[in-house]
Amino acid sequence: TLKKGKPMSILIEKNHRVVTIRLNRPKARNALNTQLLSELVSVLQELDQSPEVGCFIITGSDTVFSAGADIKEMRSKSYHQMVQEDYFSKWEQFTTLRTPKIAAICGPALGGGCELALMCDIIFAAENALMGLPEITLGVIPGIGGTQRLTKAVGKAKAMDMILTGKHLSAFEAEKAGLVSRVCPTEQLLDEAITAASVIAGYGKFATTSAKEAVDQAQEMSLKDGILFERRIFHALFATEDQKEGMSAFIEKRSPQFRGY
Ligand code: CO8
Repeated sequence: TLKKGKPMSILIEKNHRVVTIRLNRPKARNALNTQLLSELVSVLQELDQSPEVGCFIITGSDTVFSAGADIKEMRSKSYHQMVQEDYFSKWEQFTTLRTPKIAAICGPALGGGCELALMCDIIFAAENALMGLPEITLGVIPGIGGTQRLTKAVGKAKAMDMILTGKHLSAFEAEKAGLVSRVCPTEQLLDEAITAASVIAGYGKFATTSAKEAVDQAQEMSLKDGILFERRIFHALFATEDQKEGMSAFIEKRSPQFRGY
């Protein structure tokens, strides 16, 4: 169902229940323009619905994840145009996808590229990764959630430092700051991401999407409301066949066969 034969700024590969999306504008260092955004969102929204897809990986090339929003596309826009187009508001649709998403970063993930990673559920970084929000150097500020998501991810001290100075973090600094969960040798990064994505995709989709929803609520709710939300979802999972299967398989000492409902 994916549009074939059209030049795409993304490449899509399906590996059992894992879909890898590779940003593919090498000459522009995978800068995020309107076309890429719209292709990415429409492909992901379609696949998000599929019970056959259990996890997404968003990646770039071995040398660059993404140089951020397309500066050449933005340079001449007026304030009026930005507001009228509600420029880049479509990124909101990326955040409403329910299937878990892993960002696998080699090389720079800057500006909107870093913000794209921050909109994923898990971030793996190669040893050559660089993460930063250099928008201040262009006379603007992060505009796809960076001021909010980076602050929630690493705290005010590091976020202010990165956003006001435009300084990048290395992979190890990003791991230490809690921005990425794993750092791997560059040539192993994609395999590591595929292995983790396959593990996630092997569980029941109802359970993984519920777990993701509950963790996401930790950013939005008070502790008391979040814990009630979690408990109600936990209760609700007892309506699924996967709960019966998972618990029976444990007791019967066999591997579970999850169905996603
Ligand atoms: N946009 C457009 N073109 C780009 C971008 C970009 N972000 N980054 C690189 N390019 C282009 C270059 O202009 C160059 O084009 P050309 O061949 O025509 O001269 C080509 O890609 C190669 O670039 P480099 O020679 O610089 O490549 P290097 O491999 O030496 O360096 C870097 C790669 C480190 C990624 C470097 O290109 C770089 O620093 N890029 C800019 C990073 C940056 O400042 N990003 C922030 C962009 S602004 C942003 O993301 C705002 C998000 C919020 C918008 C929301 C609006 C509501």
